[in-house]
Amino acid sequence: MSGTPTTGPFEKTKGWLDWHCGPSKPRFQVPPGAVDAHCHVFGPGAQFPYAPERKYTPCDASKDQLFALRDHLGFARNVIVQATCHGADNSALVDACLASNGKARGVATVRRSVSDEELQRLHAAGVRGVRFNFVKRLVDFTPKDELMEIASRIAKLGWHVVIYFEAVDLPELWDFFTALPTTVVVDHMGRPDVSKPVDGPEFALFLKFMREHKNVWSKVSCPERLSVTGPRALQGEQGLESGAYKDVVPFARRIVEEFPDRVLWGTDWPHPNLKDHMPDDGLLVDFIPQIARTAELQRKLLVDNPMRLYWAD
Ligand code: 0GY
Repeated sequence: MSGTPTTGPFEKTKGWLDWHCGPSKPRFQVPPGAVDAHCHVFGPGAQFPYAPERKYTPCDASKDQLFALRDHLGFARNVIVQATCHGADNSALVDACLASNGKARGVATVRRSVSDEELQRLHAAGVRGVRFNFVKRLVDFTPKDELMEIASRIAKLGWHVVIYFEAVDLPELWDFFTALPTTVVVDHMGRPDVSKPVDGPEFALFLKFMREHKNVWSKVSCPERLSVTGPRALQGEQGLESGAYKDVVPFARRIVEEFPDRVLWGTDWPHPNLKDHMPDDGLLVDFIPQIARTAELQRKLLVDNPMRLYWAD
């Protein structure tokens, strides 16, 4: 198969889009100490096998490739989020954190059966949160009492919970989310349908969720995943001036401006499960000043907030 390989006894999911191997240099210079607070490592499969229960098989995306991207884009640190293709085996994530010289922290996936010793080992490696995933195409159902039990155990370590869900599911998940005893970080703004109005009831519910619950944070990430009308951030074709993913801008901007101390940003490299294009990560960075329009908002989004949450110690 051409493109970026999947090593080990694995075959990439049909139609898989590989991460961009030659991203442009961003024109937007991120502030010193900036954190890419949502990214993943995949395998390499030969070293860190993909989980039997996975819903997709990606191309490999190693820690060295992630760290090279970090340097290329001008970031100082990464927060690596356990991807569902590795299930609850956090080995690749832990390996990356340990190899990062303190420049990477992690968000793990654990099951109810996880031991206290394992949680301690994850903490020592740099893990500061667990991820609960409610996106049905990515994971099988986990009972909420199991998740709540995990949340109360990791709360004692000072960790937080990252939640990933679709906007239409927020009403049903509301009671569970608002009962979580930790800081709660929402992936990708709760996946709003950006073809609906930014002032409409669906996004209003998300804003209310953040407004009424001061422990809730949001990643203002993944315009490439949420955009419906584009244009796309593709090398040589689109850039800052042409307004890549401009249909997502009003949603992200609204969150950044109302909750400047509770927002994070990440590349989402290596961009699992994209269906129609793979963004140029350099141009994705150029999206940031459209949603955080002042130097102060940019510093909070990229430095102060992630440092407070992940490097408080
Ligand atoms: C993301 C988004 C996706 C996948 C995962 O863990 C994962 O497999 O998070 C997705 O397919 O929407 O944040 O990487």
